[in-house]
Amino acid sequence: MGVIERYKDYLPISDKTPVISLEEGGTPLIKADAISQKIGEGYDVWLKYEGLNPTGSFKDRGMTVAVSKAIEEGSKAIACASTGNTSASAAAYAARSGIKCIVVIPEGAIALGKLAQALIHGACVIAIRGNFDDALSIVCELTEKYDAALVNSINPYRIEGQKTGSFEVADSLGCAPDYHSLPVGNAGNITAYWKGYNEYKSKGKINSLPKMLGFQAAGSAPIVDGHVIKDPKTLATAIKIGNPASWKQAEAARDESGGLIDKVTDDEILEAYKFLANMVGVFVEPASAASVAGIFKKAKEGYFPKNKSATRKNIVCVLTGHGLKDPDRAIKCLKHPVVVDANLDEVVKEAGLIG
Ligand code: AN7
Repeated sequence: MGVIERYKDYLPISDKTPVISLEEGGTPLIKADAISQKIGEGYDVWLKYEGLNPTGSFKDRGMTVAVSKAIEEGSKAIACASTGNTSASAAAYAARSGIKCIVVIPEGAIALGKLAQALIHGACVIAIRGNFDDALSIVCELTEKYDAALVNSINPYRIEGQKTGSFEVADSLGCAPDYHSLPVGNAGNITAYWKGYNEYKSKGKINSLPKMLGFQAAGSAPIVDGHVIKDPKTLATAIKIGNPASWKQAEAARDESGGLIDKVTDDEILEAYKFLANMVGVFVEPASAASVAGIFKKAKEGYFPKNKSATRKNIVCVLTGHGLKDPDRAIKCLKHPVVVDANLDEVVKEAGLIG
């Protein structure tokens, strides 16, 4: 069952809406004791592994709603700017529904797996000599002047779909978490999760709200630095965004929840990226590791007070995209396989086994 079917009562869906779904959502919430131990006494860390969505990222939750509504409203084409995952998702849902998909991306700045997805699903992929922010302003103008629906997260239907992530977290835990950590790029997801938690609370499904903890990459942290970044830099290409579309909404989520938006360096991102793969067994793309890098940083600063009460506190980190999206990064930051002659002795010696 996809998110529209599961959470119809919370979504702007009518009997007339043609539901375009790839059975997105329903992703696991994985307990990560190796991370909890580094946070401090009385905390449990949970990982919402969004890499297990149909196209390998959280974008599918919003795209199922945005594409279904675009078709309901008579659009024959959709368009987006993207750092990669939005385009992969848009291309797949467009293929599913038989409409045209136009994707505008920054040249040379998209992880290989994401580019492959947009191409294989048959999108019209156009790379510009510019960054994501340039791509987004082009697509906004294009969708104003031509007959194509904008499916970036400025489209409110994207936010509607993505808020189902918070419903699933609350349904799994049986309550809202105490803290909710996630990477921030264009700031649609932090907006969506905060909206979702608030709606669940007003419907009486949960009786508290989490503190929202958003993390930007240090070289592209406009919200933290307080100004637009003209030439954003980070190896976490998914969140290489200098002028987030939902800037104001992200600040509102931060302030209303009593949370924070901070930045993590590329080194901190890579450390969390390797920790997740090595110590937890979960492979994510670098941008996703920012949520874990962020809570590691805050724990070191003493942000999480010791919790000696009988009730443990829950921290949820959203792991927004799968590690296979960006295989180059994994290989680049590790040793290549050792090559030996084709015999057992050599392999045993290299594997460090003792007979
Ligand atoms: C893995 O695909 O903006 O703060 O064009 O791919 O809601 O933008 C991707 C963003 C986090 C940031 N993690 O989410 C795009 C795009 C991953 C991402 C984010 C993105 P938002």
